[in-house]
Parts: sequence; structure tokens; C-alpha cells
Amino acid sequence: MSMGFDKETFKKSVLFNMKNVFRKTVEEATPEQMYQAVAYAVKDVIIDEWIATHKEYEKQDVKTLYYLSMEFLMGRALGNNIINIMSQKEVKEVLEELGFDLNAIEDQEPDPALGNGGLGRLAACFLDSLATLGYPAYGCGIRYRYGMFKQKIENGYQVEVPDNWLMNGCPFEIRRAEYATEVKFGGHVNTVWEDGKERFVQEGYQSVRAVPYDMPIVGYGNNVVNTLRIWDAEAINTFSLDSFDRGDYQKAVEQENLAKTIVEVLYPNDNHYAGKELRLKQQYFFISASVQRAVMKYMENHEDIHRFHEKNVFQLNDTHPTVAVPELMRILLDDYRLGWDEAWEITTKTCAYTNHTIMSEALEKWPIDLFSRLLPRIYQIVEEINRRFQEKIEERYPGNQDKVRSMAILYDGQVRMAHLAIAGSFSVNGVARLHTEILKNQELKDFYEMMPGKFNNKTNGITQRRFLLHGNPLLAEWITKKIGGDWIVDLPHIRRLAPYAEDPKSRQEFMDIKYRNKVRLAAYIKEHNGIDVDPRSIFDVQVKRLHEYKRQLMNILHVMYLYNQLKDNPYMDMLPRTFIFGAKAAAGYKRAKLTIKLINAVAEVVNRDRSIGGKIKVVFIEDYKVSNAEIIFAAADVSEQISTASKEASGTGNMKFMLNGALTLGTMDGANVEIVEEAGAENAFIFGMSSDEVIRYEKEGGYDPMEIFNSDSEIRRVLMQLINGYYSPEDPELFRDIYNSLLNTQSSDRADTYFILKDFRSYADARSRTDQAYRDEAWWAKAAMLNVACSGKFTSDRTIEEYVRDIWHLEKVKVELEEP
Ligand code: GPU
Repeated sequence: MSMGFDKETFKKSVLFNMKNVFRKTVEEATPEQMYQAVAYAVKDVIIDEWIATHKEYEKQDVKTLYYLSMEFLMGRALGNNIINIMSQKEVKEVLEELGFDLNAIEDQEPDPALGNGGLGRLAACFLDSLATLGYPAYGCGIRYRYGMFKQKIENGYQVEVPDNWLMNGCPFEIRRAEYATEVKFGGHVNTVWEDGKERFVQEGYQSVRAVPYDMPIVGYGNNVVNTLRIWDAEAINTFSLDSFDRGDYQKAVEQENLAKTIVEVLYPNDNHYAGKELRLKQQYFFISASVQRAVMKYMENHEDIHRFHEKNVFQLNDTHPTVAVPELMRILLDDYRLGWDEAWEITTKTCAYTNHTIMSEALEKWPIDLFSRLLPRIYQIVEEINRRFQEKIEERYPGNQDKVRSMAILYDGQVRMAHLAIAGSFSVNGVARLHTEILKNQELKDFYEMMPGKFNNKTNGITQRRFLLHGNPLLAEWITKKIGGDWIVDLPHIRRLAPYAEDPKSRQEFMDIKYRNKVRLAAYIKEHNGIDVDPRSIFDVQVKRLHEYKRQLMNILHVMYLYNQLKDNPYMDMLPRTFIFGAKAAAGYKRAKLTIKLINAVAEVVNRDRSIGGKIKVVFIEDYKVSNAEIIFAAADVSEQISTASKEASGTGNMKFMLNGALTLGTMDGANVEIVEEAGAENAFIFGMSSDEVIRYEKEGGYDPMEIFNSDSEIRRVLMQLINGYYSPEDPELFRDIYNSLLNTQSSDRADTYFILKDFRSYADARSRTDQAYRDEAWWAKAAMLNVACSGKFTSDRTIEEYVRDIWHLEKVKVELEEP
């Protein structure tokens, strides 16, 4: 139990907050009001630790990490915070005494979904680990009014519903008006002379006031509370009629509107660059505010700006925050009047960049006209960075214009943000071993050759506190009973579970827990989808964003293929299997949305068909998000990780499944490679082309999906069902686009860009191997337990320790609480 926690005080605090916030007694309260009152009471406990942590940071004058990210996919805070202050048992008891159930109260909290998928969730896991390990860190981001949309399925189609997560307020956040800063857009740059030196001033700009809201990030049982700082935008001048008189009316209205729109909504694109002006505004808005504040904070208790990098490090979560490089330069040059070389040295010793994809459509390339119009002073600085960087390239490769062209920051009318990030950072890392190798040898080869020392790998990780301790309490308790609780803060200890994989009784206990978790998920599915699923069937799960490269289409095509086989032979020897999908598609991604419709259309036909004896069920879980993810991972038998090799930088869902004892059915892509290495190839089902083969086909051609269509009648039959109305009798042409994508050369792309038909047979074979393996329950239990036992590497605690050792160089801080 946490030092600062006392049951009676806590109960009083709940009652007090109920009265103070809602003017109600607990008996009169709705569950939602009870959630709020409990959250405020928990915040009361956290606040003392929060204050103590920051006192300690100041006292020790620590080096601080700023994790700069457009996305933080935090998920619900209440349950996690209660676990991390180690008071779950006590809070549960207090609530029971008051007549409430903790789980039901937790369910009242909206999921803060200020992120799309893996990249945003990684940021959230990192914050959890940083606090738990005691490292001084801020997450810096945007307080979007609307987060990731809520997904409704209507008539099989995805419908996007706005996510008004702040509707009832957020009890954990604190508005910090005292740290508000101004962020400027547009106008032009004027040169004035001052003390014989040029000074650049931005004039005729519009600006907004950036106001930070702080959320506590609670470490596990160590009194450390870090901060997620998300910025809201407000109008700089409250609207006044004077401005009308002064003729500034138009500008005042514009500034008001700018503030309103800038933080309005999270762009729902994952792994995709859309080039929207408002998105660039969002990027500069939160970066300028965060960097200004970091510099100000540093100067509050340091004299010498030249040593800024000794106390501060900025980690850029993909290229989205890359304007931090020219923004820090701007502050050093214009506000602190440093020379270019000294400013550049500080900047490049402060910034580090993480790459999260090699998909070319995700690369950010801003048109120069847009970029320079919106950020005129920043653009000037980028031009100078580019000029000097090109000089460096020429120095290194005299006369080699190809190198200059391939590496330039400004090229072909565009600002290439990845190149700016690499030039401006002292470290460039990929997120899994294979991904980093591909960066070094293919995508960023030229950069690697010129500056090999910058490149390093940091294989992703996940927090076991949320995805096992909170999400799977049955398994968590059982593990702790067997081997003690060290795994909670030191996941590699979980290897002590391995010997139990040999023990029949332990296997039985483990499988019973899996079964109970499947019952829990079945109940969720019944309640939310109205579908009955059999918890004794194999739960075969693919949950992640919908994207062609992740190949949900291959999965559902294979379900169609199995269904055909069953229709031909209803007595086919096949274990009952429930195929579970969960995925949001970007609102403008047509083919992804059509794939969701296809999955639901297949579900509609298959789930109703009594002739197949319930051997196949297909379930599409609506609104996949962090809170239901916790329930889904706990219940999975098979983890579908089937991206085209080379395309998934790492994946992190794969790790969450493993930790919960699902077996991986996957390609040798991303972190799957390392998962299989840890778990043993014999405890996974691997299939498909290697990344080398994929890359060779992409370079040299030689793949024709039509050959497969012509020679494989079963595949042909499945594909024909996309265009003969088998799953869409009311509109036989409905899935024509999907059919075309697999067989007809698209405008610029090869047909079947993601090698679905090429890998199909190998996938089908891997799936039938899982069916065979599941028949041997003892074997399956052992393999599943070994997956859990071997998951130690994939804790984000390990990832963070590697970032600290190789990149951030932070010191661990201990926080002692004074006796209450
Ligand atoms: N990722 Br770029 C996203 O979730 N969104 C993005 O915009 C970009 C990358 C993911 C990768 O696809 C996934 O493989 C990786 O595990 C994750 O970032 C975290 O590194």
C-alpha cells in the first residue's frame, strides 16, 4: 500500500468531493458522479507525491527528458493510477462499503484517446515506465478537444462518431495558466540592425495563446509522479470592440478562429501523411510552446544557455515534432543572440529522432510554399540548415550530385521532414532490430553511410502494469502466487514461470484462467455485438488499425476459403474457431472501410449458417480501443501478426498477446522476429515471404498475382465471390475494388501490392498447423505458458533503460514522502 494512503481519509475524501463537486451524498450519486468523486479523491493522494517529485527534481537539478509527440494514447487513468499507488485492494473495499463496484466505476471513465494506434500507445507505455523507473520526464502534446473518433458499425459499415472526451471534464488534469506562451503564425520576417548585428523579427503575424494542462503520470509504488503536459489554444486577445474601431476587426476574428480550430481534432491517420495545413499548425503550435517553456524553465535556475543540452533532451516521436529543431535554433539565435555554430551545436546535442515506419506514404514532405507562408522565420532557418548540410555532403562526396539530391532537406519544392530530423539530431533509432537494419541498408542508406554513429536500435516494449496486472487480474494473481510479484517492476523475472510449463496441474490452472478470460470476452461480445460465441472455440484475434499492409484482407479471405471447404464438406475435421477482428479505418481510407464492410458481410453469412455446425464464427468488435483491448488480449489463443514482411516497423500488440499467453501466427516482420527468438520457433506459427524476398520483388519485379489466380482454383473461387454477390447479393459489385486491387495493376502500383495471394497458401498452412496443435491441450498449454515466461524482453522498462543508457543519459531519482 502507498505510504500516503489511508482508508478512512480516502473515504472521507470521496464523500467530501461528492458534496463539493456535485452537492450530493453518495446515496444520491449516479455511477458517473461516483467515478468523478473517486477520481478526485485519488488525485488528492497523487498530488502530494507529484509535488514531492518535482521538489526533488529541482533540488537535484536533474537532466530532463521531453518526449515530444503528437499522440498519447493513454487509455483510462483511474484504474491504472489506483494500481500504481498500490491501493487497489483498499479502494475496492472502501467502494464496497459505500455500495459500489470498482470495475463498474472504472467503466464510467471515457477512454482518453489522443492517439491513433501503436505510435501513440508506445508514448503512453514509455511515460508509465519512465515514472516507474524514476526518470525525470515530461510528455508534451496537444489537448485535442476531440480524440480518436468512436466507431459505430451500421449495416456493416464503419460510422465515425465524435469523441467528446472532455464533456464531463477530466478530474485528473490541472490547468497551468501561469505557463501560457504565445505562438506566432504567418506574416513576414523583417531585418533590423542592432549592435552591429542583424536581428530578424516576425511581423504581421497571427498568434494564439498556448495554455498547458498537466496530467499526473504515476510510477508504480515509488512515489514518483511525472507530468503529461498537453497544450490548449486560446485566443490571445479577448474579442474587443476597440479592435473594430482600429480596423483590426478582421484580425481579431481570425485569431479567435485560429485558436478554436487548432486543437479541435486529432487527425485519424495512422502511418499516412495527408499534407493538411492545419496539421502543420498543430505541429508548430505544441512544439513552439513546449520548447519555449523548456528553455524558460532551464533559465530559471541556470545562467548559461550554452549548457542547455546538459540538462535537457528532446525525443522526437517520428517526424511530426521535427519543427523542434528549427524552433530551438530560432530561440537561441533570435532570443539569446547566439551565433549559428554555437546554436547548432546545442540543438543537435539536444534532439534525437525515432523513426516508426518505412512506408513511403507516411513520409512527411511539406510543400515549401505552404511551409514558408505559415512559418516564415522557421523556414529561413531551415533554408540555412539545408545550405550547410548540402555543403557537408559535398565535402564528403565531392562532385557527387546524386548524394546531394538524395539527402537534401529542401528538394523538389518540398521540406523533407525526415531529412531535417536526421540532420538536426545526434541519434536516429528504429523500433525493432529488423526495422533498424532496413533503415540502415535501404531507406536511409546514404545517411547511415555518412553518419553511422547516429544510428541505433531500440526495440519497442509495452507496460506489463497495464496489459497484465490491470488487464488480466486472474493471470496476474496466479503468476504472483507461483513466482512472487517481482515481475511487476522487473518483467524478465517472469521466466521463473518456465518450469511450471512442465507441470500438468499448473497447465490446467493456466488453461482454466484462459477459459475464464474467454468467458469474460464472450460476455462483452454478447453485450456489444449480440453475437453468441463459444468460449471453448479457438479465439483467433487480429486487433490493430486497419491498413492494407497489415493484411486484415488476407485473414478474411482465408475465412472465406475455410467456409467454402466446410460448405463442400460439412463434416470436415476442423476445430471450432472464432475469428475476432477489431480495427478502425482512417475516415478517408476507402479501401480500408470497404474491408470492414467485407468482414461484416462475411460474418453475416457465416454466423447464420446452421449447416456448418458453428465451426466458424466471425466477430467484428466495434470501437477497438485501449479499454476493450485489455479484455481482448487476455482472452486470445492465437495472435494474428500477418503484415507483409518489411512493412510493420515493430508492432506492439504482438507483445501484449504474448504476455497474455497467446501464440503468434505471423510473418518474420518487425518485432515478431525477436518474439519468436525469445519464445522459440517451435512455440509460434511462422509463415510467408521474408523481408528480403519482399524487397527483392519490389525492386526487380517478377510477381504476377494473375498466375496464382489462374492456377489455384480455391483462391480463384474466393476471389470470384468478391464480385458475384456471394456476400453482397443486393449489390454484387460492392467488393469490386478489393478484387481489382489484388488482380489489376493500379495506376502506379503493382497489383496485390502487399503480396496477399503470394503468401496465401503459406498462411493457410500455418493456420491449419494451429488447428492441429490446439488438439493437443497439454502441448498448447505448455507453449502458451512458455510465451508468457519468455516475454521479459518486451517490457517498455527495458526499452526505456536502453534509451537512457544510449541516448538520454538521465539519472534515477528517489522520492521519499514526508510522514502525513
Ligand atoms: N506507427 Br509512422 C503508428 O502507429 N503510426 C504512425 O503514424 C507511424 C507508425 C507504428 C508502427 O506502424 C508500428 O509498427 C510500431 O510498433 C509503432 O508505431 C510504435 O513504434
